[in-house]
Amino acid sequence: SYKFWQTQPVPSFEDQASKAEIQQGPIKIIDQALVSKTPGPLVEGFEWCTLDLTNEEELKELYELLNNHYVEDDNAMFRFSYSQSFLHWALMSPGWKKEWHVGVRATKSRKLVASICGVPTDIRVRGERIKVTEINFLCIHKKLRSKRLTPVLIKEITRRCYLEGIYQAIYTGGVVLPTPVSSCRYYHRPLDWLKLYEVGFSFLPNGSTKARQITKNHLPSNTATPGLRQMEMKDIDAVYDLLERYMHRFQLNQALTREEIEHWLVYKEAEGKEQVIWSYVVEDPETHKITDFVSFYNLESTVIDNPKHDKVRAAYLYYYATETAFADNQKALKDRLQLLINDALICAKKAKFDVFNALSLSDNPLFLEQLKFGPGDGQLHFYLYNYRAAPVPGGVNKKNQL
Ligand code: YNC
Ligand code: MG
Repeated sequence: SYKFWQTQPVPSFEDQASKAEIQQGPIKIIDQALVSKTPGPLVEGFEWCTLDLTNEEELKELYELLNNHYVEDDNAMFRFSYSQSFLHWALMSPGWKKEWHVGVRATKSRKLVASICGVPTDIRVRGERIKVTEINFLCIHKKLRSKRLTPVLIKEITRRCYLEGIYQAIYTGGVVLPTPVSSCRYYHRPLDWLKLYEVGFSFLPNGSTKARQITKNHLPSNTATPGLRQMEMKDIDAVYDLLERYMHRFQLNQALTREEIEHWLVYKEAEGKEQVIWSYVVEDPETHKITDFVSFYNLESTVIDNPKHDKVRAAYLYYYATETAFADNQKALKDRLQLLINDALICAKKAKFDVFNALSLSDNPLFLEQLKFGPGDGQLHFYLYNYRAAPVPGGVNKKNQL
């Protein structure tokens, strides 16, 4: 019955489903002068904290909370295992604010027991550019579940966003809440089929054999696109220009700055830290123009109870773009994307990933089946806070870290 969510500035299911034309824009106008300068009360024994993620110790505390208590699949077989370098990358992007790294500690033990985080960015919804906080890493210790702490966390980060003059937010989740602006599905492309089978992620289809599944998922050892190479700093302007044009083809997209491109695509981890992002460009061998690019990030999952394996290494398809998209030739676009994304699979395989994940949004339906991605269970829903917009059917080009 959504006791909390029905009090929030989000569209109701009825609104969003109605045939009437939806007036796009903010739901509630916020008077900043009326925003409380102090956090709301927390249950006895707990207190608010602001995490300082530039401090290794505090980054590690968040890492440990998430590694033990964050998102699991429905059968509790796998749990996301974000690395410390991933959290550094995801939460200290251009314009990040310490105040939006919210934690709850047990007063006595000082233990971190809950989190909710945000970073600022701009999105475009059908041409309308809005400043938003991207909310992520809402997590509550397993022992504190079902105590209505979530609404308290959401209200606190909302207050902190309002205080900074940001009145809208974007977030994704596997659960259905009022009301998704868009929904899609995860697809998985096995890179190490046998390992995925051994951890219980992949199944043996009726009438098939292990050997046949391994052969089916085999990839060539070398990439096929002429001019494909690792993206470097010198490519940022070209990638920015290409991605900006490419993104405009989608109804809901992220309006990245040049600085954000640098951060999200050519991020350098601290010495000795795990690599987060892999980015490649295609440089035309003759004109030396950047004609395409593709990227994926590294997000492991813990295998919860398996004698042989404790992690699955997953690569997640991230931003990509191709000049072919502007030629108004669907067949050419499809062929190009199949080539480009297959090369990304090959690169991911070389980097020892076990599986390559992608969502059923943007141009992805043009290559998912062809490249042997299979549908996962469960959906991913996109939400806007305090902003009304007509549903966006599959036309999203928006990163997400789930
Ligand atoms: C969820 N994922 O419906 P109602 S995604 C939002 N996002 O409220 P309690 C959620 N709301 O129905 P529990 C939610 N999951 O009464 C549940 N809710 O209106 C709602 N899991 O609260 C739920 N991380 O504290 C209900 O529930 C109310 O103890 C119940 O805790 C939930 O990061 C949770 O999946 C998810 O740690 C914290 O199960 C806990 O069950 C947990 O009694 C594992 O809560 C980790 C997990 C969620 C990942 C994510 C995006 C979060 C977006 C939050 C919304 C942001 C709004 C914008 C704010 C900024 C505004 C500006 C400007
Ligand atoms: Mg709770």
